[in-house]
Order: sequence, then structure tokens, then C-alpha cells
Amino acid sequence: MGFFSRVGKLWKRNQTEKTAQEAPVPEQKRAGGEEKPPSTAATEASAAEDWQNKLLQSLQQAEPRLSVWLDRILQGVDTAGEELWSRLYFLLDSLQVPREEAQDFVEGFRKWLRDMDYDQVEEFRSELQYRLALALDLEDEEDERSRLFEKLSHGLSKTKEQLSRRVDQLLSRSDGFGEQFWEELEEILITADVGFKTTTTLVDSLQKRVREQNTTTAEGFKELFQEELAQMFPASPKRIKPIPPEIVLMLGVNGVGKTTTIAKLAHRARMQGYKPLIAAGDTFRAAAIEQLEIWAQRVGTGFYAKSSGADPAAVAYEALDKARQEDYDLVFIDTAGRLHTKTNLMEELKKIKRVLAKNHPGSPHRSILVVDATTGQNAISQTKLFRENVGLDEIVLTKLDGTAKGGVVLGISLELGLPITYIGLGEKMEDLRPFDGQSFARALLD
Ligand SMILES: Nc1nc2c(ncn2[C@@H]2O[C@H](COP(=O)(O)OP(=O)(O)O)[C@@H](O)[C@H]2O)c(=O)[nH]1
Ligand SMILES: [Mg+2]
Repeated sequence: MGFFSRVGKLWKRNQTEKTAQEAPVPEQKRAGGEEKPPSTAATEASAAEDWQNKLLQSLQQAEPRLSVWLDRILQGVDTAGEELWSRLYFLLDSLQVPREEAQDFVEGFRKWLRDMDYDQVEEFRSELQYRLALALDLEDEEDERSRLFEKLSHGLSKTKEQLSRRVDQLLSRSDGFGEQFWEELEEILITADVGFKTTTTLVDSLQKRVREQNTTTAEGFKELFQEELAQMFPASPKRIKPIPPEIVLMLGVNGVGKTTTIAKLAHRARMQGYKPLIAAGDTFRAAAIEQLEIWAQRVGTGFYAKSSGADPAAVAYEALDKARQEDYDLVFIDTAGRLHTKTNLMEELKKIKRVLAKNHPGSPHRSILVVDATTGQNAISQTKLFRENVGLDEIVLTKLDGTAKGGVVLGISLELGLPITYIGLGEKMEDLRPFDGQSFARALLD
């Protein structure tokens, strides 16, 4: 589903038929956004008609793709303001988005711009496209996929330097695939934080495939390598839709990006048409509660907290209650991450799980561990610790941007067999994206 559920269909129809000419004509032409009073002067009205007709024509002739449409909408607009709102409304109207939903979308975006203090289109264009892609259910569209791939490729640049560039060098100076080659490959993988066990498994199966397929060229090897990497990632399991509210328990050590990841996931969910509630289960520090509340306001989701020092299990229980009473369909529960008092933390997390399961059988539906890629092999030991003590369903790997230790993705997947569902490629909302093993392998080795 999407923020604008009906639009996705219209879009996909346009996509398959490739008949932009069929783009619907807006029911009523609107001169401006909410705040603009209806113009009285006839000349003003006809000027408005004029730009709308031109824009509509331009949209109809454009390739039916989000980035292209956004280009047309933003042509000649450099800053946020009435002109931009009018055009956005016009686009949504042309896509037959019901007025109320369009208003909700535009108002939400304006609030975000105010919060973030953004004014120039160049500062927020990307976020606008991200929001539209989610709201229109178009994240799978080729444009968005290639935008993500670029981001991924860019984010992985240091890991690539550590891994693929060295593999390339090794290939260019090696003469065939002898003992020496495999030893050096092993060393490269281990230095890139792939981990000992994963490296051994990977090199073994590569060796076997090179022999079987009689690979002799560097290109041939790289192809095999990429294939082998891509198939190492466990698929994200298909999940049965839970009885609402769906409860997501967010786990992870302090500083890994847990709170900001909750904000990013809640933002995604909201843009996709869900109504999320964020619960402040990290009651250890007052600052953690405040930080989360600011995020909830920014993202425009519900928020539940008790005072600092409160029992986190009680927070979880009461948040569940609130979600039921107020029809939230998704609850993200933040938790503490102080690792130096390990046993207490694990007991605290287990208790949250027990209380949830007792009061909402089947919940928490997802226990997500957030791990920081820059910690390399530490990420693996943290994952093991949480899995053994609390149980895990998914991993979100943050801070892949700017680290050379991105090889840890492979270790987590192969050694622990846990699906990585999202990766963090930066601090912006749009920098958290679904993980896809194929793209990852391609971005890493291309
Ligand atoms: N570069 C980068 N920074 C991130 C990413 N995810 C989180 N951060 C930053 O990491 C810091 C700690 O995040 P926070 O959510 O407070 O961590 P928590 O202690 O686990 O709740 C913040 O400055 C975030 O902006 C990411 O994917 N990339
Ligand atoms: Mg936090």
C-alpha cells in the first residue's frame, strides 16, 4: 500500500501502456495551495490557467517516470514557497490523488522543511523524490532503484577500495589461479572484515567453481565472484500479516544508530500509508527519551514515553495499549543499549518480550538488531550476543557509508544466517534503504 493507494495503480497502468497522453486531466484547476485566496483579477486567473495548461501538456508528453515528472514540476522553481506548493498540488491532482491526501502530503512536507530549515530546492529535492516514491508505491521503479544503486556504490567506496580494488590488483598480477592466488585472496577478504569463517567458505566454493567451469580470465573470475556473493545472502522471510498492531522491537548497543533508524523506519512507514507509534523504551537516560520525541514530532508519528528510570516493560505494555485504543497499526519500541551491564540489559529485554507476548500473542513480531558496520568484526559478536539472549529476526546495518569494513555484511549473512533487511548509507531519512544482496554484490565489485 502507499500513502496514495489508488495512484500506484494509475501509475503502473501508465507505465505498461506507455501512453502518457492518457494522463488524467484534473477535475478542477487549482490556482494555488491552501493559503492562497482565490484570485479576483481576471488577468491573474488566466495567467494561472496558462501555466497549468502548459505544465499539464508538458507532463502529458513526458515519459511517465517520477524523476521526469518531478523535473518538469520543479522547472524554474529554486526555493520553497507558494509556487512550489501550487505545482505539487497540481501534480498530485493530475494523478488523481484525493484532495485531502494531497494536502496531508504537502503539509507534512512543508512542516519537515520548516523543521529542517531547508529553503533551496537543491537541498530537499532528493527527499521530496524519496517521499513521493514511497507515497506512490514506486520504490521499485527503475529510477529509484538506480538512484539507490548509485548511493550504495558511493557509500561503499571505501570498502570497494579495500576489497575490489585489491582483488583487481591481485588478478592483474596473477598468472592463473594457483595456490598463491587463493592465499592472497583470503588475506584480502580477511582484511576487509569479511571474517575468517566466511572467508574460508567463500574461497572454498570459489575454488571449486573456478575448477568446474575452467575459468581462466579475470573477467570470468569476477563474474563468478559476484554471483557467489549475491547468493550468500539469506532472503528476507515472507511474513504472515500480524494481527494489528504490529510490534517491532529495536535492539542494539548505544551509538549504533538505533534511535535514528527508528525515525527512518517510522518515516518510511508513514509515507507508505501506515500509522506508526514510537515508544521510548530506553528509559535509562532522559536525553534518549527527548531525542526520540523530537524525531517522532519531525516524522509526524505518535509517541509514547514515561519518565526516565521507568520500567521499560511497562512502557512497552502501555504503548501497546495506546496503539490499540488509538488505532495505530505499527509500534516501534526503542530499547536501551548499555552493554557494560550486560546481564541486566538482557534481562530487561527478555522481560519486555515476555510482557508483549503475554498481552499480544505473537508479538513482538519483529526483533531487529541495529549494528554499526564501522565496528567490523564486533558487529558479529554483538549479533551473536543478542541472538543468544533475546532472539533476533532481522539485522539493520548502519553507517555503511564511509567505512572500509563493509565486508562485515558478508560475515553476518553467512556466518549467522540472519537476513539484513535495511542498510544505512548516511544520516538523512532517505539514506536507510531496503537491502538487496544482488545490488550489494554488484555495487561492491563493479
Ligand atoms: N553516517 C551515518 N551515520 C549514521 C547512520 N545511522 C545513524 N547514524 C548516526 O549515528 C549517531 C548515533 O545515532 P543514534 O540513533 O543516536 O544511536 P543509538 O545510540 O543507537 O540510538 C547519530 O549521529 C546518527 O546520525 C548511517 O547509516 N550513516
Ligand atoms: Mg538511542
